[in-house]
This record gives sequence, C-alpha cells and structure tokens, in this order.
Amino acid sequence: MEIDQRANLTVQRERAVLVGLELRGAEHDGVESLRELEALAESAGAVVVDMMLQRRDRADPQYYIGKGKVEELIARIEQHAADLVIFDDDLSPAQIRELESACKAMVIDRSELILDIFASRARTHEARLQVELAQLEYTAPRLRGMWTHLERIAGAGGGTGAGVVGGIGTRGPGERQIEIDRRIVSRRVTQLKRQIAEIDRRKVRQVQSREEHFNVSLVGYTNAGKSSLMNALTDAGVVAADRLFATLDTKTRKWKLGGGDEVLLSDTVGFIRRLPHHLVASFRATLEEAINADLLLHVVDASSPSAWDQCQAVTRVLQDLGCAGNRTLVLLNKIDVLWDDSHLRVLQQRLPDALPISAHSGAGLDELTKMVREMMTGPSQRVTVRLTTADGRAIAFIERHSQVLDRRYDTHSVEMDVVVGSLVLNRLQATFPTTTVLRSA
Ligand SMILES: Nc1nc2c(ncn2[C@@H]2O[C@H](COP(=O)(O)OP(=O)(O)OP(=O)(O)O)[C@@H](O)[C@H]2O)c(=O)[nH]1
Ligand SMILES: [Mg+2]
Repeated sequence: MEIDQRANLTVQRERAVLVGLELRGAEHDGVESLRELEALAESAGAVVVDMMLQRRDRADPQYYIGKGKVEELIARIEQHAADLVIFDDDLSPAQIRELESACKAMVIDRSELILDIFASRARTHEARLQVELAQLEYTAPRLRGMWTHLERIAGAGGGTGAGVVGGIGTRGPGERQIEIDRRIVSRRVTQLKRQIAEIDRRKVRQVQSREEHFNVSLVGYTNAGKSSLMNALTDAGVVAADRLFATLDTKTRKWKLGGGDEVLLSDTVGFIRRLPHHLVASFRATLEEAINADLLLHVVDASSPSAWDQCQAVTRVLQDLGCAGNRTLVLLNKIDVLWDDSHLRVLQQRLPDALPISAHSGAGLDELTKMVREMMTGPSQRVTVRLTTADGRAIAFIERHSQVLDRRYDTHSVEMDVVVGSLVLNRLQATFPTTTVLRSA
C-alpha cells in the first residue's frame, strides 16, 4: 500500500478484521485472546467486522498465517469492505510488508494497537513522552511514513504537543514524505529518554517524600476495577469506565483506615497479557509507586472467565518490573455479578489468601480495611522512645500512629512510653534516624 496512506490511517472507525494464531502447545487460549483483541480494537474505536483463528504448529515466516489462510483473509476483507487487519501477535516488519501488499489493506499487530490506545489516551506531558518513546522504539521500523513528523519536531527544536505524539492515527494529512533518516529518530529517542529520566528523578523524589507514610498501590489487569475501588475507598473521583486502559496516569490519595490511621493509596495504569515491552520500560516512572509500595493490592476481575490467566499475566509484569517480591494481597473483585459460585471457589483454591470484594456493592471492603491496617502496623508492643523536642515531625508521627501512655521532657528531648505496631516502629526509625528506642516494656 502507499506509504502516505499508511501514515495517515487511523484505527478510529476503521472496519477491522482480526486474525489470531493458536500455536500447538501455546499457553493461552486462542479464542479468548481474540476476544480480548476485539475489546482492544473497540477501545481504539475500530469496528470489528470479522475474526479468523488458525491453529498451526508454528508461525509462517513470510505471512505469519498459512498461505491458504491469506487467501481466505483477502476474501473476507473484500466481503466486509474492511480496511484494517489486526493480528493478535507481534509481526516482523517484513511480515507486515508482505501482508499489506497481499491484502491491500493496512496491517497492524497487537503491540501497535495497544500503543495506539495509549497514544490516544495519554493526557499528561509525561504520559505523552512515555508513549512517544515506546512508539518510536517499537513502531519505527514498521512505519515508513512516520519520519515526517520527526523532522518537524527536530526542526522546531523538540517538544511534544498533542499533534506530534506519533504513531497510527495521530499524524495529520498532507505531510510530505521524506527520506528515512534514522539519525532523526535516534536523536529524538535520546531526547525523550533524557526528558523521561528527568521526570523519573522527580518522581523518585516525590515517592521518597512519601516515605513516612505507608504506601499501598492498586495493580491489576486492565478493567479489573482498580479505579472503581480507589473511588470506593477514597474521595479520589478518578475515571472508572468499561473500556481498556481507562487510566494511564497515577493518582495518589489518602485512604483513612479508621482510628486515625491512614495510608496513601495509588491507582495506576492496568496491565495486559503480552504488554509491549517498550511500554513497560517507558512507563517505569509512572509505575514507580507500584515498585516502591509497601503493599500491593492486586485487583482481579473475578467475574471474568479468564480471571486466572489475567492474574498470572499481572504477576509476570510485576516480575518484569522487579516488584514480584513486594508484599501483595489479592482481591477478587466484582463478586456482585458472579454468574457462578463454583468459579469463585476455583479461584479461591488457587489463591487461598485472596479476599472477595465488590467495589460496587462495598462487600468485603470493611474486611479489606481491617487487613490493610493490620499489615500496616504489625503486632503491637509497648516501648519507650526518645526523640529530640526539635523534631516536631517525628513527634507528630508517633502521636498519630501509636497510643501514648506517658511522656517525660528534659532540655532537648522527650521520652514517650507508647503502644505501637512493630512495623510503625520500624518506619519511625527509618524515617527519623535520630529517634532511639530505649526499651521494650
Ligand atoms: N459489577 C461490578 N462492576 C465493577 C466493579 N468494579 C468495577 N466495575 C466495572 O468494571 C469496569 C472497569 O472499572 P475500572 O475501575 O475503570 O477498572 P480499572 O481496573 O481502573 O481499568 P483500567 O484503568 O482500564 O486499567 C467499569 O465498567 C466498572 O464499573 C464491581 O465491583 N462490580
Ligand atoms: Mg483505571
């Protein structure tokens, strides 16, 4: 197909045929995966007009699917007047070229689709930079028409605005096709990495400034109900919607656990099976909260038939991010709409410590609050701590998080007998190193 045409195509309102391959011995179910691709395509604004699934021993190096299937695909494209084909896997640039010339339609792969959704949802400066970097690194070898906007950026001395996020659907019509210049791309990549690293540093400082709080992060598959739960537990008022990747930016709010205890709760971007690696890499800053959290609440959509697969996919992404070792509590959400109790029982057998909840009905949320409170404070003990009187923040911290039984002042310090959770005590000492614990009573 013409390069210009490719550069100007948008997934929005395209009539799309979906194509999946189920390899023998593959761990994921092909039909289920295609359904998810359908939800992704619809989230991107495409109209899915047909789907095809082929079972094979291995992918065809030239066309990914078999040659006979390509013929069938061409017929279906004609029959439905489709203009877009979406493959449920990552294709090589050569496969995309071969398929496009055979089908006379735009061909994109799963990662490109996910990147396109991210690009259309990114609202903040930071999210836009992160998506642009991921797109450049992933899509660059696949999209021959994209250098035009890069030249424009390079010429204008950099900067990212709404129209130059890059990728499918974001480039305006009538742009001049220029020669491919890899140096322009690599300059832009370097520039983006530098800007993102700067944000990263700022993020780390922000996260460090929250160290005196207990940080809890919501993680989970996209559409599991993380934002809904955030809204149910705090007054965050974040967007919750029945579409994939509704949330891209991190929001942090205080969650009051009762008895004066509170934690910081963060809601962030959802995960998906085979999340493009470049996205995970560039969203590291956004996911910093999750990486540094004291506790992860892993929200699972228990009403989904693929709840278990989704749960495992999330665990894999957490491993990628290096936070698989963080303390985690699994929440089986949406129990208000469970179509079958046996489904929940199977999940509970696999996840014996998981807590069934509903962000909508509020079921299980009191129990959740109680569990988080216990995890935050640890077992209570009676100790005496000495603090310098000048350290008002440390004193405020201990007053807020423990029961003060007695206090004795001398010139520069105060000794307090308190009943306090062991973890709170650890946090006190880590955050305020001048504090001394004198004795356990
Ligand atoms: N029935 C029911 N629906 C729920 C529950 N929690 C969330 N939902 C619905 O599930 C959909 C997704 O909810 P969100 O809170 O946006 O999910 P999310 O995990 O934040 O999704 P992303 O931000 O896209 O990753 C919305 O349509 C919610 O109304 C629940 O407890 N019960
Ligand atoms: Mg959300």
